[in-house]
Amino acid sequence: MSEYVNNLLSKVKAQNQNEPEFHQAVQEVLESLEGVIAQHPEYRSAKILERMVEPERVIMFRVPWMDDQGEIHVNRGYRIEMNSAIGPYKGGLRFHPSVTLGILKFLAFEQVFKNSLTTLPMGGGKGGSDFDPKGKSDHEVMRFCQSFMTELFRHIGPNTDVPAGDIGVGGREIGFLFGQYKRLRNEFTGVLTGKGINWGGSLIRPEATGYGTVYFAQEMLKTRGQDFEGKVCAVSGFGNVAWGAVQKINQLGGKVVTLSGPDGFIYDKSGVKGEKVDYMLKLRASANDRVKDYADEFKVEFYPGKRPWGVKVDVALPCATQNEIYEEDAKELVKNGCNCVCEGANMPTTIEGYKIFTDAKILYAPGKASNAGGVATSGLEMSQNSMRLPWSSDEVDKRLHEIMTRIHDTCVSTAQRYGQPGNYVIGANIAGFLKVADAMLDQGLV
Ligand code: NDP
Ligand code: 2IT
Repeated sequence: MSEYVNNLLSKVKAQNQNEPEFHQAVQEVLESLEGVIAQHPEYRSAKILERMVEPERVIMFRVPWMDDQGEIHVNRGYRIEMNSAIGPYKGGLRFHPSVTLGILKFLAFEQVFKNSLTTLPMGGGKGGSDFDPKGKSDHEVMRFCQSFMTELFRHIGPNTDVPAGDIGVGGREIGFLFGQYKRLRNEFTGVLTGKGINWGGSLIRPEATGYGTVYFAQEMLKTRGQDFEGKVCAVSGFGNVAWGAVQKINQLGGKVVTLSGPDGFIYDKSGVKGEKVDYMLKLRASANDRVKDYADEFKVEFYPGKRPWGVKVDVALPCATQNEIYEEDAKELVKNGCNCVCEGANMPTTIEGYKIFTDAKILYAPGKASNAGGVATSGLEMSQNSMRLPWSSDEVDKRLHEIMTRIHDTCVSTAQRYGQPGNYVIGANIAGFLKVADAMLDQGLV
């Protein structure tokens, strides 16, 4: 690591204490930008990196709400407006008890590069709350969402900041949030994405992140003359992203043998397909936090407290959450012959883990490239809202597919140009960075 990058990283750590995930995301990006910074002194003298690691704005607020028994609860709400150089802030909202400022800052930071890669005009942001949707009634979720939006509405807008879903925020929550925004502003606009189909949503948005991840993996496999036909795949998580990925893998002739949750993983030798894919939606909607129910329902093996990376597979798609593939998991995957790891989740692999993959020269894609299909389709939803014209699912899927192929090719050509052929981390970080950095130079000191 150069002295410049090392000093900057130390400063980020000192100024953002107790935010390990943010440090991790920044370290991964800074390390991979060394080559560009050396070649372009203008970025260094304009302090582009120093500006990029500092959010443009951080909003933190109290979210009081009442449960069905009349008891009052107080949660914390956040919106990180990270970078608006290439478009309005754009990124999801996460409702999960593990949410902290540092986790949302890491996600907002990643989002800046991801959104740049989509080629659509979107800046980066992220938000959420430590609210735990588990075990809450629909009415409780509604009251929470209404209270959350009662503060957030003054900071967002279709040309300012456009939130969407993430862990714990799906169609139901977006509906409650949108309703409250509309009521407070008296405006029907595309201020959120992931909306219902009858009120401004885009077809394919629910499937988009998972589909996009598989399209990306398909392109990676192609570079080695392979495809999904007959490939055995490990998927983690059982939520929105995992669900879309499983469907697309099945369509392409692959077989998914694992799903996971906070309680452990299931091993389904015959493949997660047909009614079992629909059952994933039930699991997600139950908010029980358990994947064991799948094993009970379909009489397959369940491994409590374990992650699925010890299973012998050809392709691994981590789709649950950050830091779920550690160094030892990465070694296990490589040892068992897995030759493609494509991230559906954000930063599911630790830095030590991804170095195992790159050293072993297997295909490895970082989430900011491979899971960009979700936000890209959010961008397409924004376009449809602006035109006031919806597209067919074939039209959206075709555009999604093209965008994912283009991101893939950009990663490959950028990695090649910077002397690291086949390194998707280098390709994604540099390509995502250049567009934002140049826009920041153009716009002066802001
Ligand atoms: P969902 O809420 O639909 O599902 C999340 C899944 O991950 C659930 O199975 C969830 O179980 C599980 N999970 C959450 N925390 C943990 C944990 N600590 N250990 C193990 N499993 C856990 O979220 P999404 O599918 O939308 O999001 C999954 C990942 O994909 C996240 O990293 C998200 O940032 C990323 N992503 C999402 C996009 C989107 O459009 N939705 C776009 C791009 C990336 P439970 O909730 O029961 O704990
Ligand atoms: O991490 C992500 O890219 C998302 N959760 C989707 C964000 C969006 O604005 O659609």
